[in-house]
Amino acid sequence: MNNTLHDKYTITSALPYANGPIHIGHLAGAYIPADLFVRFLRLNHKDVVYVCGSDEHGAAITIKAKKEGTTPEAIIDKYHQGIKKVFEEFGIAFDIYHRTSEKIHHDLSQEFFLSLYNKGEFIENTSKQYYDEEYHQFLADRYITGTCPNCGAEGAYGDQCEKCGSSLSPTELVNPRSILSGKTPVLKETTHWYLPLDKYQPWLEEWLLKDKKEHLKTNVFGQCQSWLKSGLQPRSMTRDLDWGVDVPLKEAKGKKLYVWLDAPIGYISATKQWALDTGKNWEDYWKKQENKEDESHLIHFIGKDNIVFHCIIFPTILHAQGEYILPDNIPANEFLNLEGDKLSTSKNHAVWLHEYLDEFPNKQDELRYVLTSILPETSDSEFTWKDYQAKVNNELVAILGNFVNRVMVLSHKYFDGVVEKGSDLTGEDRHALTTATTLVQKISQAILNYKFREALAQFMNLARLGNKYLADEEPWKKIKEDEGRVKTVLYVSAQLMANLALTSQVFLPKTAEKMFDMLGDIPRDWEDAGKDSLLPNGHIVNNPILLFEKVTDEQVDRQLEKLAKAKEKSQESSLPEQKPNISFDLFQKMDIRLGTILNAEKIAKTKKLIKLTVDTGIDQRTIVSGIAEFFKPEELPGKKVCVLLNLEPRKIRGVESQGMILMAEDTQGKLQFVIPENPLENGSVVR
Ligand code: B3M
Ligand code: ZN
Repeated sequence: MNNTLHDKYTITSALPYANGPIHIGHLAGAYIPADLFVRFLRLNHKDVVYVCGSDEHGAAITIKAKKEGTTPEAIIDKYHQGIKKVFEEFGIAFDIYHRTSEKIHHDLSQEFFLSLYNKGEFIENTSKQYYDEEYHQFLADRYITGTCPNCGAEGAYGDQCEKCGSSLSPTELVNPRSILSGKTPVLKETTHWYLPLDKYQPWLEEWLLKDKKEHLKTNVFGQCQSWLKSGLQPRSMTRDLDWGVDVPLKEAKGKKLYVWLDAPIGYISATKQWALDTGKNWEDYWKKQENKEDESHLIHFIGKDNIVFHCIIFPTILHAQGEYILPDNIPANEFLNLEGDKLSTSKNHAVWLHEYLDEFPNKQDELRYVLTSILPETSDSEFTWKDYQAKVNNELVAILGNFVNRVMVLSHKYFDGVVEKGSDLTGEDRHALTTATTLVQKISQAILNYKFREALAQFMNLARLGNKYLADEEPWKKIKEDEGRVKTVLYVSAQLMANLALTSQVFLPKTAEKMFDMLGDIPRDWEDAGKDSLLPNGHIVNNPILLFEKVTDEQVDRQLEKLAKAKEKSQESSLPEQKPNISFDLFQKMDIRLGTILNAEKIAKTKKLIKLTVDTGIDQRTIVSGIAEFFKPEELPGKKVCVLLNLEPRKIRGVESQGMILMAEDTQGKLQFVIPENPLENGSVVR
């Protein structure tokens, strides 16, 4: 990858669902990288619009509303403002933070749908879909749960099993249930409008796998390749839902646009609103231009779970529509983990940004710094509080803060803040200044190639350079005998600090302002970065301001305790509630016996399933069990087990299972056999 600067940019960050607050994983995925990139472009005086907003449609919102016993409107209003505020606090430099519930967005989405419809781009298709008869509604994929056909896990959704990660369609689920009524849904006919992604497959292969090959990050390219390899299917662009953008067709009354059609159009409607507010022309940022050079460069910053939508589906929509530019790049990040575990909203295993702001007031840049240093750019990465503490204390305080402080304090102590050359520059001085120029070039290159971790490391090297220069020159030792030399050393140091101030505008906006406050009125444009005379000879600097404070062990412990408490709580609360009573009669109908596993083999192409042969005392039979994650087949023969004999036989992956092995399961899904302490002979009754 070797990118160069263009004149015009349209930058987007994924629209977060307005169904909850946001955490460090969000920042590290789609917002910090985009923000750094945008700040860099603006410092280079590029014509850039950076848009984002809340995604207020789709099942994410309606399910949350149901959970909280309120309306979708109440949910989006509750979270939109909070999310917007947190982004502001962290300095994420959107030109507009919009929302998809606005009329301008509904109008544009409908217009977009109609323009595709009128071009004959959709296939109208009637099919049978699950319907909840009690709630009188069709069920979106996320509204149906059941047993995963691949791994046997309970609680798989209509679109995905979160246990084994396989993507599903609702009719594949075993024992499907509606999450609304808890009842088994029925299949009912419904009509929808499909985008024929298969028709665009050859075009996508050309565009993504050939034209874009050199530019996409490898993690992004890999995902695109595997989606295309498995072959694209037509995808429905409408849904039977009561929340979202109305499908603008008479025959589609009560139907809504698919949230993944309207959400990316949210980027465009946000731009449109911004253009209205500022007297710009939104089409300049989204539409093809007569002159290719005049076109904007569209860049989507997202997390890896959004790759298919931004690399395949939305580009196809834009291409089919015809008037729009296509994304220039989609620099998706992988995931950020926290203290050894996946970030999880439901388990409250997260660092929530609004809580961070309460507990670490005015420490936004510290978190920006640490997150930038661990961005999951090429693979998943991890945030720990110990690492946060180490990076703040050993890097921000001990390197950057220390250098700046020494320059400012010494300049005031010795020369009342006057920065001037007291003698000719030595080889060492010139070397320090040219090294700074090289480092600035490295920062630019890294940013242009979406290597923000690298850019930050080079920025910190600039501070290291300053520290080393001061340590080598030892002005505090020379002040007695050679004041002129000390003047020059502090002059050179102040030039290095000015370069730090200028470049820190990309990474640490609040810190940059503090440095400019200390240095006074000096150049801030990127074209000046790396210069050796940002401060004129004789310039007077202001008083020192403290940049960073150490993070204490107590602060770290408090955060770790908080996470531990959340974990405890989530384990308690994830113990299932007691089920409704059953009759003794019903209980007596169960025939549970002791048995011995004779043979065990893994079922091919499944993650969890093992085919067991069990001696039940009365026969030998086949039982399929979802235990492969916890037991190897070779350790099973000879094991005593409790078996439910008279469970209705059922076919799992083509194998008839005649009964069920009883297992105990903890809140983490870990399994253990249930067997008596001193097993009796096979066939003994358990009751
Ligand atoms: N709201 C999904 C997500 O948060 C979604 C992104 C939309 S971007 C157009 O993962
Ligand atoms: Zn599964």
